[in-house]
Amino acid sequence: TAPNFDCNVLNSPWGEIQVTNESLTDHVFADVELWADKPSLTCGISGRSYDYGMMRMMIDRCASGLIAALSLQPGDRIGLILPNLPEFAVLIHGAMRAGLVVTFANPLYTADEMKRQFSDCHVKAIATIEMFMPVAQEVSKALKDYKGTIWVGGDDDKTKGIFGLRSLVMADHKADLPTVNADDVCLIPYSSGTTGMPKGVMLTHKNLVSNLKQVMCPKIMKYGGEKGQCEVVLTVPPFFHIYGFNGILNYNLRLGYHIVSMPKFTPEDYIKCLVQYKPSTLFVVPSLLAFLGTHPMVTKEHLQSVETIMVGAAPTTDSILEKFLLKCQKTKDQVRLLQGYGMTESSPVSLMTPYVYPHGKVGSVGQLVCSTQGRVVSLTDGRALPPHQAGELWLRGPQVMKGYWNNEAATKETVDSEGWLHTGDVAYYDEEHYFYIVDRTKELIKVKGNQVSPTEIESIIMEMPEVADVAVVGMPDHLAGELPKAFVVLKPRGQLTEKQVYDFVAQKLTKYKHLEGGVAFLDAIPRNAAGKIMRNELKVLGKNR
Ligand code: AYL
Repeated sequence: TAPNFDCNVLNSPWGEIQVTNESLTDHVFADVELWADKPSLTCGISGRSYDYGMMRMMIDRCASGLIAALSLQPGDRIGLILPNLPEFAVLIHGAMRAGLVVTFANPLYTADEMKRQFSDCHVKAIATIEMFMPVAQEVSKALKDYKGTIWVGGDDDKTKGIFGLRSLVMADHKADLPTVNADDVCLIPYSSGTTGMPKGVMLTHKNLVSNLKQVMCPKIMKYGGEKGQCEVVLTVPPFFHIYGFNGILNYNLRLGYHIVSMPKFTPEDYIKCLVQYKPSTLFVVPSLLAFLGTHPMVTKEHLQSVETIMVGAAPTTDSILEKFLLKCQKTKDQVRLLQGYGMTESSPVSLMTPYVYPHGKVGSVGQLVCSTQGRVVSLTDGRALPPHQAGELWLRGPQVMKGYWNNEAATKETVDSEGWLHTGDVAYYDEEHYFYIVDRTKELIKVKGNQVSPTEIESIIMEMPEVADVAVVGMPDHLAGELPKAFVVLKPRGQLTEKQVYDFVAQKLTKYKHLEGGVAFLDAIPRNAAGKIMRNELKVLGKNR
């Protein structure tokens, strides 16, 4: 019989949200008067903190300054090279309030990595701190029509085109702030999607606001809907990733919570923050949860105040969860371990465990968030599958990106004409519509929650004159999740050691992309008839070499 594509389409059990025309900044600070004198964002290391009223004022002044002093126009792109500091929120919302489009980079990227991203989306201004000024200056030289650098924590040096954030805000420029259209793109984070090099993901105000509403449902998060409580949230995942930015920063600012964040993770500082701020909620990635459960310095007293832990961005194993519960000696009712699943391309959250969910669903990433549809599609015949059969997960909802920046072909491959986002993840669901992620068909490697594109590493290794062919795959690792491993084919007279390949990559790419999974030499890379690398075969091979 012909496959019926209409059956086995699942809807969210939590109903619908109203999609509105607010800008992201207006939505995030909609209730700011209610908690104007409460702390918004505190740096867990320096203690520097702004209350909500101050934060909101700085954002508007920053927006005016960007227009008046740097002559930036609505639609221009601005690049952020900033760790998790309170000023991150000032700059990103200031830029969005000014109608600019933000792209953010990991500050630990090499200049090459940043140049590729910032020139790809034509960045016209960069904001950074002293530590990353040299790299920002180098990157800015590669950018056309560059308007200037905003220096967080520094002073003006107009001869060099440098604008100190403090004086930009203090000057209180009076610029007409544009009316923001909710369908405009405001953020372009980078993701490699299902294949190839990192690409700009175009997210609109509507995408990001919708996703905040989609998870702010009382059954999903304990506090969803109960705004302005004195919740203290401790968080490490970077704001320069969509999970950190929308899932953590905007989500908690919307609710008036006190966010304590760290620009750099060390066990000592993290424990100090647990003791000093007594957070009720922790936002983590699996490797951080593993740290809490296994590190000898962490005691159950440190975790006394913690009631909720939100974990996402990569698969979490049962053993990580169990070790954590053992460490804090609490029951699953005393500390809620919530999981979320998502992608940069979906703003990011699409699946979430409810706050109170039946035990026995360990390992599930939850149910479809509000206004989201899902289907699991057979890898062999494209049918939408019934419960307990694994296939590719497709998602549809208002949080799905507008498309990839300047890349229609990749957009068409990822979001089909009916609006379904093809995730490249292999999943199944049970009778109660809880989803489980079991594998990936896409090439993506996840190292401690960070995206690593095999294509990017492969293209670097191919620059070595001795190399004839190469393939990079992710090898399982109990702490990092996965680690990249390279299989290299040398040219007939080419000679290289494993260390030479490792070092070459290490020079050009940031640390989490280094070949910690190893380097192995092969006579040939296994490819299928179409020339596609057979990555699963390499993963099996990788275990034995
Ligand atoms: P990107 N379990 C397994 N794999 C996951 C999970 C999870 N809970 N979350 C993300 N992934 C993988 O764009 C999956 O392969 O966004 C997915 O396609 O960097 C890919 O990571 C997307 O990687 C949250 C917290 C979503 C985090 C996120 C993840 C954003 C990561 C919702 O509440």
